[in-house]
Amino acid sequence: GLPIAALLEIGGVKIAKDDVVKESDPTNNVPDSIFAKLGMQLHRRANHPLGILKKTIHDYFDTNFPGKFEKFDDLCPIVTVKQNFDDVLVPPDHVSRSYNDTYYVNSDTVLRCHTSAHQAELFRNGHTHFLVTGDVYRRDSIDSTHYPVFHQMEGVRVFSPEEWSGSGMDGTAYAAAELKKSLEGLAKHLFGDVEMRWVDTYFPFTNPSYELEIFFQGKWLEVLGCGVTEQAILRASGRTDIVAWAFGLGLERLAMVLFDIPDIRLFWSTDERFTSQFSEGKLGVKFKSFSKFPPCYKDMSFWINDGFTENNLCEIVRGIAGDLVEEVTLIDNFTNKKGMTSHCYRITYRSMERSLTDDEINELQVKVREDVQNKLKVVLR
Ligand code: FA5
Ligand code: MG
Repeated sequence: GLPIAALLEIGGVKIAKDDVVKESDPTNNVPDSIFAKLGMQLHRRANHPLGILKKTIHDYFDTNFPGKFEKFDDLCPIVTVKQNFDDVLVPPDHVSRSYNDTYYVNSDTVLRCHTSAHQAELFRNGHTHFLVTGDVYRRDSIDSTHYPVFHQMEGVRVFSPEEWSGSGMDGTAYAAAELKKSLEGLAKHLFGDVEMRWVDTYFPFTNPSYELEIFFQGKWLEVLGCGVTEQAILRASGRTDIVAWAFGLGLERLAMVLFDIPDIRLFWSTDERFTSQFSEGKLGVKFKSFSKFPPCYKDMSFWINDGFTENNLCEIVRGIAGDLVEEVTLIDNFTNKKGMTSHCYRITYRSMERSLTDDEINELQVKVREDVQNKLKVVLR
């Protein structure tokens, strides 16, 4: 691949590679492969599906709320633990704070895992209607709808008491109703008719909270989370008389449905057969797959230990195989009489751009096995 720039500038912040990737520092877990994505800002490319989608969503809010929504799409993805978690009321013991789920630059600095990391500061600075788009980072599993870097758009709208006082509802019920109306309108604007459903859920920063799911490729796909902002967040910004709704939508997930993009890795493709199919303002165009090369499956079994996690395994596989890995799935799991637990994982290798040779895949798999054994300290079977 291309050499990785050692110095980046994002949203006016200068970022040196040596400050973000520190293999010897136990409070840092950012690998090279993730650093390489920083500053790419796919959502700011007018002819990229994510840029086209962002623009379409902006247009929807501009049409329905003329002049109201401010847009931010260049806020630096390196944020404090306070911004990413504390300011949005994520409890101290929440799993999302773990090194297994989040990329830490050091113990007080992370690669944001959601665009909600910017909410509190924007409230504090007096913003009342805003859309924040950005790249977000998560240690996660590997399949066609999950990638360790993806893009979210956060939307927030504040209401003052005079807006709901005549409605017969309290502020929370009013904001919840407005939220669902706005997002159903957005779904209609993007998809016309599509099968969708609301699912009740939990977020630390909203109450009530919902997810919207869309029926895609035979399954329900979660495309966004949303809800009515917790009063404690607003109070911390010095506002006590208002309510707000907020949403965070997954741009890749929406774009996959919209453009019929079958695999999330494709968003990173520089293959002209992919990039040439999209252009600014063209929303309804369905992606024509240019290849479906045969997959290659490799199974590996090992005895796990206490510290073993699937995310750690996936990071190793991604680090070695990059976008040649399509999926990592647990296919067998048992515990023997001595209490030792064995996992068998199936790794699916497939390029979206070309045929892979047996030699090439075998070489990758040998490296994966070595690294899994050495870094995860598991015993291969
Ligand atoms: C959040 O990130 C919340 N911050 C959203 C929110 C904002 C709720 C404001 C309430 C108010 P969640 O972790 O569910 O929630 O992610 C939001 C969306 O991001 C998901 O619905 C999905 O569309 C997308 N997403 C999550 N993980 C991945 C991934 N690994 N790859 C691609 N898209 C993902
Ligand atoms: Mg979710």
